[in-house]
Amino acid sequence: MPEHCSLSSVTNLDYLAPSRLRELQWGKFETILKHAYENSPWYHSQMQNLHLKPSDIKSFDDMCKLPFVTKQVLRDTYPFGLFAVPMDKVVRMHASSGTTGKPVVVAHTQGDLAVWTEGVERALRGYGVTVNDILQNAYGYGLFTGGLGLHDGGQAIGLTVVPISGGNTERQVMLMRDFGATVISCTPSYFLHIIDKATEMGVDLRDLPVRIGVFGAEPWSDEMRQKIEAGAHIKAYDIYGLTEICGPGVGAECVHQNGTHLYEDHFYPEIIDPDTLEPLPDGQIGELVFTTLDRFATPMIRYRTRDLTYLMTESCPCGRTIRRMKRIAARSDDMLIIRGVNVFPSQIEAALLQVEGTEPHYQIVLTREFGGLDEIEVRLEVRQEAFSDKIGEIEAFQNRVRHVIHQIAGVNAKVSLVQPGSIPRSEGKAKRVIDQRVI
Ligand code: DLL
Repeated sequence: MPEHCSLSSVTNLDYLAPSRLRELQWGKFETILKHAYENSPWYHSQMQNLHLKPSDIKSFDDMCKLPFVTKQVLRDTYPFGLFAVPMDKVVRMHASSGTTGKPVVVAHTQGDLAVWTEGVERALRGYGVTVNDILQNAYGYGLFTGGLGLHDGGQAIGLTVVPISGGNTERQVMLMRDFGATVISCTPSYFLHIIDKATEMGVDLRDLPVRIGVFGAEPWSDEMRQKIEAGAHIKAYDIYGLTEICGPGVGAECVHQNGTHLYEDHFYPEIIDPDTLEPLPDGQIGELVFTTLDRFATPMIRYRTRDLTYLMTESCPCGRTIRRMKRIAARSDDMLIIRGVNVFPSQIEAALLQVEGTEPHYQIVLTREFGGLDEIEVRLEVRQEAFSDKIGEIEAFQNRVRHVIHQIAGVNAKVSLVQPGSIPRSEGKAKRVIDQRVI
């Protein structure tokens, strides 16, 4: 075990013998499956329909008999239909984008929060973060799990958290300099923006004490990593997670920066073929599916993440026995991540159709210059009669559309009105999204 990890008992879990890990996972799984069956009407009815009882699942090989949970299930059971504990046991709720207007809701008991916090703590300790660090946490606080997730994990170590949240980039640079932050957490694209802003302000991040970056919530490439590491003289590490499973801290890179270790003792991973839904062996690319082994408020049994990756077969030089996945680069659905916000094209469509005068012909154009922030433009056809030649009216209409998009999808879009018939019609699937981002 590396020297910097010997400080904490939680990191010991990273080094369990594989047979011990299996035993631990199975014991937890039996408990959580029974809990979900007995306390969540959704799981109960699904299993009943398949004539399954928890005792019919005798090993992890039998898991494929169990149905999958999808975002659609969370949507259909909105808001609390998947809860498996009474509300007086729920101490916090988080939410993320659903496929249209309604978010998906995930609940946490006190114990669930402890599991989540432990994941973030393990991630941070794995990067070499200690009690002596100052963490500037620029993930958004609120229903998004980034802010509070990193906050709690940092506090569990006992370091100093600066809960600045996202945005106000000049202030980010000023406080990073004035408080001497040694660790920064935010989306990788936002950190590139912070580097640019600092340069504009005459601050060279390479001269500051910041030494570690905790980056996730969106795909990022090794080229981005190199640019970040060179631009701020830090080590840039991946942290992975999703709201449905808890938030950040489902897995994280170690100092070798080659694959994201998954905290398998809490989150049991499977890779499936997204078309046939059959399990795939380690080493083959498919969709990542998780079962939460010890989360009780909203247990997820076989949750389809839609993230595409593979489980790496070789062991890691760090000595951790928990497996690594290749960093996530793509999804098997059409969810877009725009400045860290998850957006489904169907949300934009739902928004557009709420505004009088719009046509269902639109295109979403995404751009990001290398190192810049994502920009989203919605090009929209409007009815001939709605096409006013008064600039004030056009602007008011654009503002209305922008407002509804923000309300439903949570992003600030540029809205461009185009002449009826000018968006190319398709004979098959309409091409709604033009993603020109350089990642
Ligand atoms: O993004 C949780 C998080 C916060 C992770 C802060 C890391 C840091 P959601 O908003 O529910 O939760 O989005 C989850 O984001 O299914 C992936 O598609 C993507 N994602 C998250 N982390 C990474 C990563 C948070 N490290 C969705 N690399 C996931 C690539 C990521 N994609």
